[in-house]
Amino acid sequence: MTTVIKNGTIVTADLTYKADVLIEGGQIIEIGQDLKGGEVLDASGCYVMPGGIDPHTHLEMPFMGTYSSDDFESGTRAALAGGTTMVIDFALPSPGQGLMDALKMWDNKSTRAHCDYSFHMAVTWWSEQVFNEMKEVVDRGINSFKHFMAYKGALMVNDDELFASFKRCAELGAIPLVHAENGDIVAEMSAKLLAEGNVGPEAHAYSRPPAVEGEATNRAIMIADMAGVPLYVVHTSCEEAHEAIRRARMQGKRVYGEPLIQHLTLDESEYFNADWDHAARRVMSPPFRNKQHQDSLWAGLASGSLSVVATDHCAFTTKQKRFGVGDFTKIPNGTGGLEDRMPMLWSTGVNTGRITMNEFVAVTSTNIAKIMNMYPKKGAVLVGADADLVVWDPAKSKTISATSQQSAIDYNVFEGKEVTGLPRYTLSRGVVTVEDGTFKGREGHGEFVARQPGTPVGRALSTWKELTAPRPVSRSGIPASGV
Ligand code: DUC
Ligand code: ZN
Ligand code: ZN
Ligand code: ZN
Repeated sequence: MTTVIKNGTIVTADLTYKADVLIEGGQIIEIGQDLKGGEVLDASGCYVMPGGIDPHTHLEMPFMGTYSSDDFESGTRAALAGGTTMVIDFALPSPGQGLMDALKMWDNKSTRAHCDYSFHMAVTWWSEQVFNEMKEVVDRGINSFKHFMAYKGALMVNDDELFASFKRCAELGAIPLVHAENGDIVAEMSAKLLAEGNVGPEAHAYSRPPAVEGEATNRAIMIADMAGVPLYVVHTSCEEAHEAIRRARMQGKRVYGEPLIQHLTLDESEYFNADWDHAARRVMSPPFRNKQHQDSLWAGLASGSLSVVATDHCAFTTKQKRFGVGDFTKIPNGTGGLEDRMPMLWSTGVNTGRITMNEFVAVTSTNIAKIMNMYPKKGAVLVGADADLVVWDPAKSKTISATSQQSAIDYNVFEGKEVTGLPRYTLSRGVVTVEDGTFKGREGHGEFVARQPGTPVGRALSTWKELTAPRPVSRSGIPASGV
C-alpha cells in the first residue's frame, strides 16, 4: 500500500518548495509533481516537514523518591499529537547499577511506545565495570552518554569521573552530554536558604543562579576539549552558559547547546505566583530565567550558536509536587512539554519572525538527527528516509489546556497560551497517527533506532597543531621548548 501527501509545500532545514511525497513500506520513495498513491492525504495550505525529534525526555523515570508520570505510552502519544515523531530518552542506572542492567529496564518500558525512540545512557557513577560496559552500550546502538554535574549525593559525578568518562567516549566515538550546574554550590546554597527559612518554590530559583550553570558549562567544555571529544550541553537556559558555548564554537570546538521550549517562553516570575501549586509545578532544573536570558537563547537559535530545542519532558502530578511542601528541595524537579514544543516554538518563533521556517526544522529535527548520527534516516524529507513527517497547518489554532492534553498529569505549564500552527497529520514511518487533533496511533508501533558511533578523535581541538608537531624532549623529560 502506498500513501501520497499531495498539494503541500515541503519545508526542510535548507529548502522550501512545492511537491508531493510518495510513501511505501514506511519510507519516502518519491518526491515530485502529481504523484499518485493508494491513500491520499491532502496538504493544501500546509507545510510538509520532517517530524520533530525531542532528544531530551524522562519517561517513567525513578527520580527524587518517585517516578515521572508520563510513560512511553502517554509520553509518545503526547509527542505525536504535537508533531514530534521520535524521542530520545535517558536510560538512568542508579549509582552502583550496571549500564546493561539499566538498559534492560528501559527496553522493557519502551515496548509501549507509539513512535520511534532511542536512548542516551547516563553515567551516574564510575568504575571499571562502567568503563567496560560503555563499549557494550555503543555496540547496542547508543552513541551518547549523559553526565550530571548536579544532584550531589545522587546522580552527580565529579570532575575526575567526568574526565575518565569523556576520554572513554573519545575512544568509542561517542558524544558526552552534560547537565551543567555546579552541584556542590547548589547543595550549599540550598542548605543556607532552608536554614534561613526560605522553604518555598521561589527558593529553588535562588539556589541555582545563572552563574552555577555558566561555571559548569565552561568547565565541561574545557574537560571535553582536554579529552578530545565533542560536547552536547543539555537545557542551556542562560546567557552565561550560552556565552561559554559561543566562545567554544568560535575557537573551533564542537560544542552544541540545547535550549528548552520552557526556558524560551516562560520566565522566573512564574515562581513568584501566590499559588504554591502554580510555582511548584514549574520547578525544574535549571529554573526559568528572566527575559534577558530568554533573548540570549532566541539569538542563539537565529545565529546558530545554539543547535536544538528540546523539552526535558519530566512530568509530575500536583500530588507529587506537594512532596515538597515546607522544603523546596523535595519538590520533584521537572516539567512537561512534549505535546507543546512544536506549536509553542512555531507560534513564538516563526509567527513572530524570530526564526525562519527552515530554522524551525533545523532546531526541532534535522540538527539533532545529525549530531546523534541518525541523519538522513531521521530528520529529512528525502527519498529513502523514514516517513516520519508532519503535515503542518499554519492556520490552525488552539488554546493549550490540561483538559485536552495527552499527558497523564493534571496541569500544563503552558495553560491558556494561544498557539497558531498545529499538525493536520502526523505520520510515524508512513502510518497516520494523528489526524486533525484525533489520535489514531497504536501502542507498540514505535521501534528502537540504533545510532552508530562516529570516528574516534581523542585529541584536543584547541591544541591540534601542538599535538601533531612532536616537540624535542629534554633529559629531565620536560619539553625543551615551550608552546
Ligand atoms: N531537571 C529536571 O528538571 N528534571 C529532570 C532532570 C533534570 O535535570
Ligand atoms: Zn538535566
Ligand atoms: Zn545573568
Ligand atoms: Zn533532563
